Formats: sequence, structure tokens, C-alpha cells
Amino acid sequence: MDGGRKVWVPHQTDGFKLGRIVDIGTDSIAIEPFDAPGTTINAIYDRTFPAEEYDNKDCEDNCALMYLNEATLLNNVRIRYMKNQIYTYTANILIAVNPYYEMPDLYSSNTIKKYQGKSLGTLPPHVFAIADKAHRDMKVNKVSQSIIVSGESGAGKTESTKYILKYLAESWGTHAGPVEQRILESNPLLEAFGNAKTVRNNNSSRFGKFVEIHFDNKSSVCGGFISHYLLEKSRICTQSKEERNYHIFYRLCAGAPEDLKTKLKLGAPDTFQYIRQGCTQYFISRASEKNLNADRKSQEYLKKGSLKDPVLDDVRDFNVCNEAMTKMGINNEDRLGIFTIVASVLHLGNISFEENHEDTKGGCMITKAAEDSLVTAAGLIGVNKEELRESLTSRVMQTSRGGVKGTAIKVPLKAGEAQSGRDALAKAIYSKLFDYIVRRVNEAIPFGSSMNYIGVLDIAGFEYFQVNSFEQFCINYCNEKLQQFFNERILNEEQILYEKEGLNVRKIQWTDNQDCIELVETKGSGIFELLDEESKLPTPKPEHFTAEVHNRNKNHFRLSHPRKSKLKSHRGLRDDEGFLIRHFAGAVCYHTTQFIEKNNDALHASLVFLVQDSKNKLVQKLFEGTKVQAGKLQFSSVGTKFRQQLTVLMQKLSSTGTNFIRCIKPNSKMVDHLYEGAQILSQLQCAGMISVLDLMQQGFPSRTQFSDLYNMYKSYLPPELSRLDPRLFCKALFKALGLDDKDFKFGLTKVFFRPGKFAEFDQIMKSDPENLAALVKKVKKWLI
Ligand code: AD9
Ligand code: MG
Repeated sequence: MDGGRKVWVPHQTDGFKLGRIVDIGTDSIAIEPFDAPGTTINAIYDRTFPAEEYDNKDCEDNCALMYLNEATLLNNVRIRYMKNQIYTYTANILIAVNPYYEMPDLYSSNTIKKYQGKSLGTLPPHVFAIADKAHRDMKVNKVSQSIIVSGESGAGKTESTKYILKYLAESWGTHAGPVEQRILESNPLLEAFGNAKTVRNNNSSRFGKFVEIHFDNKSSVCGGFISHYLLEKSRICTQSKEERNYHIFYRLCAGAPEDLKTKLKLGAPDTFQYIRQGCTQYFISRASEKNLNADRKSQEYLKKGSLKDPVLDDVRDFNVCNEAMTKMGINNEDRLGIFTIVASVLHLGNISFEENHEDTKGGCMITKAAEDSLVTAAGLIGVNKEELRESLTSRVMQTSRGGVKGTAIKVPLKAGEAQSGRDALAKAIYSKLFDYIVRRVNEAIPFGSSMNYIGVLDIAGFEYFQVNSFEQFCINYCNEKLQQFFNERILNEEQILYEKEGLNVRKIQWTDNQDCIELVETKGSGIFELLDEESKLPTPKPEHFTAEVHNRNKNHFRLSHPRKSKLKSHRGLRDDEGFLIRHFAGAVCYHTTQFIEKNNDALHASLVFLVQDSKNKLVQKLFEGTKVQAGKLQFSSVGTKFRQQLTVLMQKLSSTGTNFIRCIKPNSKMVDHLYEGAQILSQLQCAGMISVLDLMQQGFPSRTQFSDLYNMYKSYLPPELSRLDPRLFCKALFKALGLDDKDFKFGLTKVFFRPGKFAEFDQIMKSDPENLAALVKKVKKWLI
């Protein structure tokens, strides 16, 4: 780092700022930022990075940067994003920045044709290039492939996934044949039931999915299968401010034909407790202003308590969803069944309770005002209204003595308990309905004889909020697993590339996160197991569970008490109210108050018996096989189920060739052409991109094709040298320059540089003419 040098220094909002070194101290450097002459910023050496020479020059692959560090990475992605080039590679990993505006040409059928059969890197970076590589690798290596799409909420995972599926279907389908058509058509249906408007994304997927497209022996599409993970259940009963419940509730209320509305007793939407909580005010983003005009037209409609969201068109979307159902082969009867269940959840949510002061046993009763809702809900669910009342306000328990079953006794519930039971029933009904919809979609996709598949994983990335609960715990655990897999694969790929290019390179080391994974999943002391153990106790307590987590993992490097959290809001937490985990992407403090209830999927036995006896065939089907355990508490572990699903998924991923797409959300305003550097930097960190750089720093991160290098420098040399074959030219040049053998390696097609060495080489080449003349002489001599 010399005085006067152009460098990047950390900046609170931009991530990094460009400036020039004005003073070098013993442990810090003073930098004068270009945009604020006369001022200085002091930064520590470790966080100051050399900048590229040309300010507006970008590279399609970050690896081709002269200085590869987190600041140049962030800047390169920025320059490209501002030029509407939303995709950039880092070796084989695709970074995709959400443009927040439509780019039809980028995804047209013409573009699809252009990318077919082209090696990665021959055309500008694109999701299509990754999809094509996956298909080619599958065909050539005869190995199934997966494409892992990750990123935070709103980063563009689901949109990218759709483009990948479109590419595969259009390129290797049988021209809108039933398989690919149904796979593509499944999106609007799954999104209607599994997506919701959140403050981060107007169409946020509240579940993870792995979509497999299967190919026959001619590598043509022959089948498909969708697996889904962790539908967010809390949303069914409560929503935060400015958020909505699942789209289908609003769509059904807005778009159902009158006769259906009457049948399902769908009155004004804002009378339904389950869907109105977050809808009092709407967040209107710039991106959505154009939709606002359409909304003004429906002022009339607004007055009727419609819960009309200004950025969404529920009437139109109802029709889209309806059409998707038709295409998925869901007939009128089944459709009515599905809508009946959706409506039943709404009515169920309006059943309210109050303490029954006349009941000597301290039970509760249904409020007078809610009697109608009880009747309607019972009718729609297909159960007797008095039986529904009984099951909601009391619980049947089996006494047992010495292991022998005794008599069943009825225990009255308090109003709060009844409400939790009602919510549990609503959640169970809706989430089972979602399972059923996915099952129907899978049944609708024809399945031929499959040789291999390409699976696309669209699952939420690492997340941390002000308050982090069980949902974040599960998703972050999943991301730890994926991160470990990512490291192994990327590392492996680097190693394979070095071998293929004939470089003789020692093995690269990296920080493993196995200890973090073990903290969560180890037998005996792992957090999941401790949670299950707690849940099986006669009276599970969050404080006891939390204390157990700390006690059984004393001095674990990855675990701390919440007061050590940097976030103020967490410092107030008592030690028995949470724990802090040091994840690969940063420390997260978890509030454990709701872990126990969120980890339990089971309903009270009486509710299970009730729905299993339903006259509504679909309800009956949804609860088929739901087991009721003898004893007091019903327990079915959400965590254990998720872990099992994840094990299957990881096995699948391990047995496939993998491709990674890291989606980036450019700003929290959800608008185009706004690059919020600091947030993006943190996303690149969470995506493991900085650790990829670290990993590459141990090897040869800069790599250039001989021909590129040759084209870059031939103009600096006399014609007799520039006529040489590129590889020979490069060899001669390097020899003449007297570069240290340790700093670079010649592969078969590329020259590889140790970190920073490419820049040194470039500096020599562009140094004063006398040097160059001497150099030319040397090259000639060496060639003779
Ligand atoms: V979440 O974790 O499900 O909440 P995603 O899936 O990462 O999230 P999504 O794909 O839904 O985000 O993208 C959010 C919005 O960004 C979309 O609704 C589009 O309006 C916008 N988007 C995303 N990708 C593109 C794109 N390639 N072109 C144009 C895009 N718009
Ligand atoms: Mg999504």
C-alpha cells in the first residue's frame, strides 16, 4: 500500500468508498475519499483494499479482476448492475441482482436459443447459461444435476427458478407438452396458497421447494416432481403490520363468483379476523405506483371492506389461479372442496371465546356474537356444530394407571387455551390443504421413464431479524448445511479445475462449520433433540429448555448467552429467554419463548377425532393417517420432520452435479437502479461469496485465457512478437519478465495467478517504455 494509491475503505451505507491514501500510520491508514476532497477517513489495514485501475470497467467474471477482494467484488457487481447487466460470475457461481423491472428481451425465446449448447463464459452471464450447463453436464456425465438458488427475501429466487424451468422446458420439452406445461403452470397455483405479501416482498414464498425436471434417455423432458418444505404456519392466524395472509384468502373473497360467495358465506373480507390484522395500512412502493391507478378505479370496491391491496389485483389473480387449477386437472367438485376448506379456515378464525363464569370447573364458552361463525365453520368442515363446540372448549384426556388405560375424562379449557386450540386446528387444516395441493400438482405431471433429473432448489437464505424465532432457527440451520455443501463443492471444483489444467497445486484449507451443525443436530445435546425432549415433558417450559441448551453445550464456541448479542434489543433478554448462535454468516440471537409450541404440529386428540369423522370428504382425506397418541399431550415434532426432509434433500444434492445461483436484493425500497452497497455486501457475505474469495486466495484466483492476455498486451510489443501463438507468447513474456514461478501457473488453456500477482504483472507491462524495450529484447533472446 503506497501513498497516493487508489483504495477502497469501509463505508457505512455504500459498503466501501473509493479514495486515495494520504497517510500511512502504524496500524491505520488515512484516506481522502474522492467524493469529499479535503476530508479523511481512517481505516485499519485489514479493511482497506486496493482498487482496480479503471473506474467504470467491469468484468463478467469476478475472477478476472486484477485485485480480487470484497470491495472490488462489490464494485464490479455494482458497475454491471448500473449498466443493466444484472448477472456476474465468480468462477462457476452466478450472482444475480434483482433488477426490479421487467427485462423481456433478457428472457425471450430468442435469448433461450442463443444460450443453447454454449459453454459457460462464451456468452454474457445468465441464468440460462447455468441451466444449459446443468443440462450439458447431465447429458455428458450422465449424472443428475441440481441448481441451488439462494438469497434473502425478495432477492429474486422464485423468479430465477421460473426462468430456469422455462429454459429447460422450452429447450428440451416436447413443444408445450403436458409435462413442462404443468410444471410451469404449477407456479400460480402453489403461489396462491403458499405465497403472501410481506414487507420484504409483495409475493413472498412462505415455503421452500425443490422442483425436479426429469429427462429420458434422449435428454428430453419426461417428468417432474415437486417437494416442499416448512410452510410458515403462524401467518395463517396472525400477520404483522403491513403484511397479509396467504394470497388465496383475499383472492377467493375478491374473485369468487356470487353464488360461490353465498355458498361459502363470504361476506366483507375485513370481517375476518385471520386476514385483516396486517391490512390497516399499505406500503406503496415506487414500483407499484402504476398499479395505483387501477386501484383508484376500484374505490367503490374499497369501501365494502374488501381489504383491497393497492399493489395487488386479487380479482385478476383469482382467475389466474382458477385457470391453473383447470390446467392441473382439478375438476369443479375438487375445486369446490378446496375453496370450502379455505373458507372454513376464515370462519373458524372468527369463533371467539370468553370465560364461562357459571362453570364451576373454570371452563370457557363461545361468545354469542360468534355463534354464526361456529355454525358456518362446522357446516363447511362437515362436522356437527355441537361437537365442534365441545372439541374447541374442552379436551378429552385418557387417564392411565400403571400403564393401563383408564377412563376418558373431559377437561374444560380456558378461553386462551381454546383460542390456541382453534388456531392449531386452522393451521393444521390449511397446511394439510397445502400438502394436498402439492400432491395434486405432482399427480398431474405425467411421469415417463426417467434417466436423470435437474432439480432446482428455491429456499429462503440465511436470515436474522429484530426478533428471531423457531422459523429462523430452522432456516438458518438449513443454510448452515447448504453452506457446508457449497464450500465442499466449490473447493472441489477449484481443485478439479487445477487438475484439468495440469497445475500441480497443494490442497486448499477452509473453515468448516461442522461444529455449528453439530450444535443443532448432535444426538443427546443438539438443540433439536433438547427441544423434542422438553416437549415430551408433562409441562414443557421455555426457560427450562433454554437452560438445557446452555448447560449441555457449555463452552461451545458457536453458542453464547443472549446478552453477548450486539443488538440492543437482545441485550435485555434474560439468559433463559434465548441463545445466540455464531453462524457462518454472522451471530443470531434466538428468542425461545415460542420454540416449544412452534415445534409441535399435533392437535388435541378430540380435534383429531372430530375432523377424522367429518362428512366433508376432503377434510377426511387431509387427516387420514394422523395418529393420536395415548396420554396427555399430543406431540409431533416439526423440527424432526424438517431434519428428515433435509437429510433426504442433502442426499439428493450430494448425488448430483451442483450449480449455484446467489440472488441479491439491491435495495429495501424494491425499486430499480438503486444499489445499497452495505446491504449488498452483507448479502454477499451471507451467500458465502467472501469465503469463496478467501478460499481462492489460497490458490490461483486470477485466471485468464492465453488469448485474452495476448490481446491485452500485444499492442505494447513489436509486431514480430505479437505474431506468436498466444501460449508461447505468454510463456516468453513471463520468462523475460523474470516472474517468480510461485506466483503463476500455466495451465492448458489459461494462465493462473496468485492473489495480487496479476496486478504486478500488469504494472510492469504498462511501466515506462525503457523497461519495455529491455523486456522485448529479453523475450527475443529467450525465443532464440
Ligand atoms: V422470498 O424469499 O420468496 O420472499 P424471492 O423468491 O427471492 O423472495 P422473488 O423471486 O419473489 O423473490 O422476487 C421478488 C420480486 O422481484 C418479484 O416479484 C419481481 O417483481 C422482482 N424480480 C425478481 N427477479 C426479477 C427479474 N429477473 N426480472 C424482473 C424481478 N423482476
Ligand atoms: Mg420466493
